[in-house]
Amino acid sequence: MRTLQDSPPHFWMRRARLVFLRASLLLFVSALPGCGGGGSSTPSPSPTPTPEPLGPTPVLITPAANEQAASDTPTFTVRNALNYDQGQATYDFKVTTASGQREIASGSVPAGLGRTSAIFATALPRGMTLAWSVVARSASTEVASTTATFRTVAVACQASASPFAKTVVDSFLTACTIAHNHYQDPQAVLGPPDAGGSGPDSYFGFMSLGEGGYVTVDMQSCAQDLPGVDVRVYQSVSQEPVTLFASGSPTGPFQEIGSRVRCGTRLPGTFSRYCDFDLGAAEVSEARYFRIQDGELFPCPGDTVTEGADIDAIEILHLK
Ligand SMILES: [Ca+2]
Ligand SMILES: [Ca+2]
Repeated sequence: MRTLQDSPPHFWMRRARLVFLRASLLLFVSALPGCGGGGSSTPSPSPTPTPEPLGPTPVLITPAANEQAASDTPTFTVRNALNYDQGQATYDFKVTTASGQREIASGSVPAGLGRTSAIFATALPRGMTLAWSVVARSASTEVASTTATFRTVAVACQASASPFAKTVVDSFLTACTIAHNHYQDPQAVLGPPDAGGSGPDSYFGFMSLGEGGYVTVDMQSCAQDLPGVDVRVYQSVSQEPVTLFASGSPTGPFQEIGSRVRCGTRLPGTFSRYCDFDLGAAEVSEARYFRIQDGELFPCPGDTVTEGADIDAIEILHLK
């Protein structure tokens, strides 16, 4: 039985995890020497361009509005604002979700000559429409650009009739969970829901994550955001919550689709219960890789051999 003494200050553990996730999205922007025609040692076959007249605000050039980025690390370029040119200003680049509600990347660079460019050090998420803008800052004033949206690189989706997870990309269990939980095989989350048996030692067909544990799967085919929920996670034993992340690349970045969603609904004839997720909640258009993370957050060691969310299967409800 769990007692009050067992209940830890979960807050700081959750906080630490959030900080880690945000840190993984921290991006560094670097000035591109030579962009805008200044200070480049790179030979160029083009004649020296006529300097562009600078307007009162920065003008977004690339990625152009509604364009699809050609790379996971596209070059963002603006035409400088008057009096915010090289030696006069810095430019803050910001990329958000299309709604502007969630920041994806940000950073500052010194103004180039006429134009200022930046590249984020880490990849942008695939399969999303993002928005970007800049603010030019001098010592005492600032001017902002408009905001433009662009599409990131499309997810490479394979055609498949099966909506279930195909392979395991990676997984993680804490040393404490490995020492105490009995069901640790990540392969158990692949394929259709098939868990069953009885506790504590005769269950089969799931992986118990324990606090801090996760498993990442490749669906090979893609889930797409259509009206309603798009992805289902089957969870065995009790109704423990699950946190789901999605990506268009096995190496991420992953977007949080839902946090600590209780898996409490059971289909007739299915041992596991399920919880559903809407890609649209994170403004993700399509995704192929999912990271399923424990959402129970009960500290290890717990009082069972199935501590944490027990993952049986992952199903795409809206196959692309
Ligand atoms: Ca949806
Ligand atoms: Ca299973």
